[in-house]
Amino acid sequence: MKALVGVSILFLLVLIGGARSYAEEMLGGEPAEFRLAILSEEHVSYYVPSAIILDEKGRLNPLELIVTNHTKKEHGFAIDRLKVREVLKPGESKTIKISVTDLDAIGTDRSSFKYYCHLHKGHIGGQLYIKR
Ligand SMILES: [Cu+2]
Repeated sequence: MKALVGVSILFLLVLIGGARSYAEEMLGGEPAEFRLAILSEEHVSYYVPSAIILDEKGRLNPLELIVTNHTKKEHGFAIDRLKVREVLKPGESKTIKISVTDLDAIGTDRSSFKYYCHLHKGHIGGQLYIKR
């Protein structure tokens, strides 16, 4: 009986794995994943990279921004037009998922999105460009 349960679980895992990769293939590949770091030197804080270009053509999967605060101070990460507003503690990482539906809702005529720290005016921001 135990062996049967084990084999069934294994079969189920293979099935789930297969379905997932099939879905990924049908929906335009894996999620677009970008890592961003918040860094600081002396009195200036900034994001690396300062520009992200996403080719959105034919893509149906969400955009994922993984933001990590590498500084010793709390910092923000905001994209107003996508209603993103996060606060990151020192050493903290946050994954921000933005669906294609959300990007499309904004319209195809405007394709650049400013990201900035809403906690500090002097914090140097960046731009996310969506190529459609
Ligand atoms: Cu900041």
